[in-house]
Amino acid sequence: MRIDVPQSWELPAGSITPERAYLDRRRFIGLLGLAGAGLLTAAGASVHGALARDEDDAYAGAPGFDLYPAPRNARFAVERPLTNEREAGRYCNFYEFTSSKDVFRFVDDYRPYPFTVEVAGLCDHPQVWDLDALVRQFGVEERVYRHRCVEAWSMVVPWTGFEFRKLIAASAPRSNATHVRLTSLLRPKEMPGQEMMHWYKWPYYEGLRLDEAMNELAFFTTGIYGHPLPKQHGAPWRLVLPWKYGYKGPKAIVKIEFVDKQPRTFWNDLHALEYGFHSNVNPTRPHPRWSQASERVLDTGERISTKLYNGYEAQVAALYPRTDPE
Ligand SMILES: Nc1nc2c(c(=O)[nH]1)N[C@H]1C(S)=C(S)[C@@H](COP(=O)(O)O)O[C@H]1N2
Ligand SMILES: [Mo]
Repeated sequence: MRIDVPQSWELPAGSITPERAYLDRRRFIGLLGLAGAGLLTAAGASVHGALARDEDDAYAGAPGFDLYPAPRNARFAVERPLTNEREAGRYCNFYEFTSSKDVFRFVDDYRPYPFTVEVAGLCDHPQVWDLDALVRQFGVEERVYRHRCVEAWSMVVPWTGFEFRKLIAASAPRSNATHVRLTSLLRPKEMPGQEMMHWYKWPYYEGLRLDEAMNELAFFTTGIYGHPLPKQHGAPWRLVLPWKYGYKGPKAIVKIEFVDKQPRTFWNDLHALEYGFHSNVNPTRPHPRWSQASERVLDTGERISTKLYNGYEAQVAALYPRTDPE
């Protein structure tokens, strides 16, 4: 760990990136062992604004809290610039809270820590894990991934987490397990969207083939931009599958089951024609209501061409030897 940190957070804001400033501020607070971190928030607030003001308090108790920032794995670099953290944090999808993008305004009552996750179904080691213990067992790294929402917006963000396949190996699935089913948190008292939007089939549920879940890109994440996940990004953890549309990666997962057939999924049950099971990013397959040929980049507003498998063809094409069914 570097110890020349106090100087760098004192640099004029324009000379370093906001992410850098944020990490340095966190390291500095950590170094001093400050309980009253609020004394220092003025420095961060100028670059991060309202979202970050009470982050240090909000993240106390997050799984693997002291493991941040995690070392970045350079194998997953993306050629495009990182999306501005504040913009990414103000344009989210998390229907448990609201169907609008300003999820961050609806999360105050949500208490994501402590958190347990049940691994069950066709495996030799079913277990109820404390999420903090799980994260410590597998360790964390940082990866920069592209993210492409089915609504045709995209971003590039640094996630902190561990590979899905580590958890699969620890669970020892049986030979008849072909798929995994994932279930998100049901807590209507803390999640106003679940309370108000009764036409959805809560809790959110998703599924993958087991070989897709075993791919090295499939990443369970507990953090983003070098700190634990803010609530609107899916605290305390969520799945990230960068070659698929964003909705295939559920947030706030409470259950993972090994099953022997293709699981039903939340969006497919609502609109089967619009949201297929595989949902791989594919610029040549339009959504029934819009083209998927291009995407709007969050923050800059730029329009860029969408890539097959969101640019991850080299890693995942072998999973789909025939033309993708959806
Ligand atoms: N539980 C749950 N997970 C979810 C969603 C949701 O509404 N609920 N939205 C999905 C969609 S459509 C996308 S694009 C991503 C958005 O992640 P972000 O808001 O952190 O950018 O989360 C996905 N995971
Ligand atoms: Mo999405």
